[in-house]
Amino acid sequence: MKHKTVVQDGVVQTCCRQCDMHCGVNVHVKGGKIIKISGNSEHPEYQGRICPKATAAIDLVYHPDRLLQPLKKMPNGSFAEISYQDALDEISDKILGLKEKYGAGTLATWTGEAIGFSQQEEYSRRFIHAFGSPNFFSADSICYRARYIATSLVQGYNNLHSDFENSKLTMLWGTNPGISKPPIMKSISNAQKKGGKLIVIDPRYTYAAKKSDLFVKIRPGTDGALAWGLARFIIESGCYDTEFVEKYSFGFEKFKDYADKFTPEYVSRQTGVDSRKIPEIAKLMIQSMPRMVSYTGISLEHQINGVNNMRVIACLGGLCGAVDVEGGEVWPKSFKREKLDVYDDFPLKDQHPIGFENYPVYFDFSKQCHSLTGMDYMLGKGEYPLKGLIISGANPVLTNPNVKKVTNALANTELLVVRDLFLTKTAELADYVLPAASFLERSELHTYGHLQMVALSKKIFEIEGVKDEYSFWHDLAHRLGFGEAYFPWKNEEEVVDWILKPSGVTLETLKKYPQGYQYDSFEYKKYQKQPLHTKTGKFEFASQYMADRGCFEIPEYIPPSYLKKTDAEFPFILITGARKSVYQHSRFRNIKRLNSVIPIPEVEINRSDAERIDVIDKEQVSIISKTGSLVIQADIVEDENILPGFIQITHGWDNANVNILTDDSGNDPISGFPNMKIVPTRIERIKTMEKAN
Ligand SMILES: Nc1nc2c(c(=O)[nH]1)N[C@H]1C(S)=C(S)[C@@H](COP(=O)(O)OP(=O)(O)OC[C@H]3O[C@@H](n4cnc5c(=O)[nH]c(N)nc54)[C@H](O)[C@@H]3O)O[C@H]1N2
Ligand SMILES: Nc1nc2c(c(=O)[nH]1)N[C@H]1C(S)=C(S)[C@@H](COP(=O)(O)OP(=O)(O)OC[C@H]3O[C@@H](n4cnc5c(=O)[nH]c(N)nc54)[C@H](O)[C@@H]3O)O[C@H]1N2
Ligand code: SF4
Ligand SMILES: [Mo]
Repeated sequence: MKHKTVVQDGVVQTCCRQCDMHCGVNVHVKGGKIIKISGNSEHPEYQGRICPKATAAIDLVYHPDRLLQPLKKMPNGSFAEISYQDALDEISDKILGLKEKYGAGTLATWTGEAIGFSQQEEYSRRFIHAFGSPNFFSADSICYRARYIATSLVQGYNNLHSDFENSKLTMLWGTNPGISKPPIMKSISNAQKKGGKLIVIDPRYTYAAKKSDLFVKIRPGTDGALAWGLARFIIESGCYDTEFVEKYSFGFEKFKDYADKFTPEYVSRQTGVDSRKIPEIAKLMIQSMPRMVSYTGISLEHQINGVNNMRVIACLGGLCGAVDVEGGEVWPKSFKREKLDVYDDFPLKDQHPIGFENYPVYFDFSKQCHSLTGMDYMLGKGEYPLKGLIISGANPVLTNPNVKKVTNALANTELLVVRDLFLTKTAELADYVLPAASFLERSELHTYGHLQMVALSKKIFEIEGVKDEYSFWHDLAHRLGFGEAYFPWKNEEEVVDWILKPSGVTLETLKKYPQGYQYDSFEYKKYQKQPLHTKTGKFEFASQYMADRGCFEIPEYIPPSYLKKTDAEFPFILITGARKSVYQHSRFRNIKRLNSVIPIPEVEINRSDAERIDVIDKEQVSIISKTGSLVIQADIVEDENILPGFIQITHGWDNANVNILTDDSGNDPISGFPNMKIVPTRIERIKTMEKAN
């Protein structure tokens, strides 16, 4: 491999981007090679700790299977090497041909979680809009945006941060940060050391649950009922923050009326939680006011009533006065930077962005297209054909619901370009595969909203022929004729310099503070001085935005369908995607030191259930849903670890891809998010099936 290290031997302080926590790391370079990655104790995010994925970045960047040369699909389906210049020439010719035949909207770009949410994804977004297409997709169609919509509808502030460290009570709803977001778990445990309490609400006894002061074992999809029950108790007790509610909120009376039916007995019937626990939790909330944090995870997003369930949870913050206060839900001041996004420069809405019609709220709050609807467009079932797609940092064949459909859709394009470090299942479908640079091969800004801090990561090395994100979009835009206007910067350092201009923070400052620079001071209760960014300018217990759209303004609770009727064909409810510490979605299965920790995909089954259906530990079973079936090893767990009747499979395995079982229809009507947490399935023993044959 032709590596060229661009830093001196020694220790380089930079940021890890193996996940979105951006912890500070020290990269140890010796003899021009990275020999170790350790934690940077001067960095406020995780204060010198790191997780196994950070250490393993060395194995990732020097991996023998890394793509080093662009590949082109030949007529017989095999890949042949091609030079970068030739690949880009051919790709741009094809793009211009597609544009002429079908219009600019026929091309889309898609960024995944590996490069998501900031500068790297903004290049892709800028590119596609400057090209004249509204069709930008990202992991947002299945991650984070539903939460953003929920909190925006209630508070008007979309990017709120929970001040775990200073809270007296943290409530975790459907999230397991000890595994998924270790710095958050550390902050929670710091708060516990100061007397703070932790409540974990989950159908599974997770790492966070073990650390909790109160574990609430809840039936999936019923969190809304619990939140309503808590709201009812707090309102009835008269202990809510009356000043906040009276002065700064809207729709409280309607909210209060709706809460009325959520008696402890009704909530208990829905959630499976002992009715005595409801006053117990509510009293803890009252005692902790306003230092209370109610934090939701991905599970509440992957459900068909997800936004509404998260809205009522967000309303609890208003009742407790935990809005923009220390120890509560804080609205950090944003970093005033130049935006790469050029969406508003063009009349792109007239071109009917994909998903704009069926999920208008999602579009309104993201200015992004809905990737699951994108599959229909690729299959020729849209308003116009989607024939070209450039994917970077994503592996939708493993991460998006209804794999068969995703595979058919991607295969049906006329031009599929995939940028990745490895030849993934998604890359295998591509016409061109371009080797991508890892996070240690680029320099970018990392914003830590909750700390009001920004840091600049350092490029450590480069590999001949492997391009970073900026270079790729720059080179392609120049070939297509809009490079001068939209990608004029020679390299990423020039881009960063431009982005920083309005902020008053310079490149020099960021180089001087590799552990991060605080860009503003904290200020709380900003709502006392300025209206909130909601329709009414107030904290909305009832949403004027939803009412204006002809929707019910209260965050309605809809019981999950499995509670209404048991399905004899699919009696087990499958939860998917519980995170494992050594993997990030579809990544790192090819890294030995991580894979040896969890080498085999498994389905978690409760012991009593397993005994009832005669399944033994480590035997192969077949899991069947209405969408597909897969064979996987059974992991029989003790009864207390998962509710009976529920099973769990983590996503990201290509030898047991759980998204074969998930579906892309019946999505949350507000966010468009798919149901990946409440999937009706049945379990069949392979031996039984063999006998039947
Ligand atoms: N069933 C089920 N499915 C799920 C979930 C679930 O809970 N259940 N969770 C969903 C969620 S929340 C998310 S965010 C999505 C994520 O899904 P994706 O966005 O598809 O993310 P990854 O699977 O991590 O794919 C990232 C790809 O980027 C590559 N890569 C790594 N670093 C770089 C880089 O620096 N540059 C480039 N160009 N490529 C790079 C990796 O090799 C990998 O192939 O998965 C979702 N899928
Ligand atoms: N190691 C690692 N870390 C990651 C990732 C990764 O793939 N690997 N992915 C990253 C990404 S992009 C994301 S979005 C985050 C997600 O991180 P989290 O939001 O913390 O998600 P999980 O770790 O899957 O924890 C979700 C929990 O919700 C529970 N649950 C399922 N359904 C319900 C329900 O209806 N109600 C309640 N109350 N609980 C329910 C599950 O049992 C599970 O324990 O993790 C990030 N961090
Ligand atoms: S949690 Fe782990 S993978 Fe994520 S940024 Fe921190 S050290 Fe890196
Ligand atoms: Mo995610």
